[in-house]
Amino acid sequence: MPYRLFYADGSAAMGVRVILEEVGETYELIETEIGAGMPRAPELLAVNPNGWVPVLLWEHGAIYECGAIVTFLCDRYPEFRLAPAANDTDRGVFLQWLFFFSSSLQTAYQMTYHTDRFCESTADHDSVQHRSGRRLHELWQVVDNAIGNREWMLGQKFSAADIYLFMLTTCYCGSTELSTNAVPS
Ligand SMILES: N[C@@H](CCC(=O)N[C@@H](CS)C(=O)NCC(=O)O)C(=O)O
Repeated sequence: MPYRLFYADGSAAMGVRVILEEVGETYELIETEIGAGMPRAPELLAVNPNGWVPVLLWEHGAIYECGAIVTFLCDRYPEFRLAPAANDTDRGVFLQWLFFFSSSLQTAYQMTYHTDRFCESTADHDSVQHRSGRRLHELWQVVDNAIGNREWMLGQKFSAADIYLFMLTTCYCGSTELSTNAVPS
């Protein structure tokens, strides 16, 4: 059975799509709506109660969370060397970036694009949104400092962490504005 991917243009699902392309697997995109305030498709909610993309369907069920899907695919196709193997000295740092991207940066993007979710009342909205912009700036600075003069996140070695980073720097999570616009200079 080919993979099926819950997908929205400009979303985090693009990173998973790139990996499916890299490993040359056939897949079907299930285009879905993720805009703020828009209802989520029941088919999406059935496999991810959070209503987020990506969700990857494969012959044994559904997987959500970018970091999990990326690790799953890299480990499933080790011949493409998209991730350090479990006993490789770079494995820990590879996982560190995936978890950091997912838990810190993507959460800050959700605060920016789905601000209401983080507010008790509408009076909090502007304050939370402003703080999320500054938070993005702080978090991107951490990534920027870590990269320094390196070519890739792991130094000389290209990996799926770079694909994930490419996705994060270009996705806009269903908003009509590019994500870079959310980061104050
Ligand atoms: N932690 C999740 C975050 C995924 C996420 O934020 N996806 C965005 C698209 S870039 C989304 O579906 N947003 C819709 C929403 O938050 O309701 C992951 O790593 O998969």
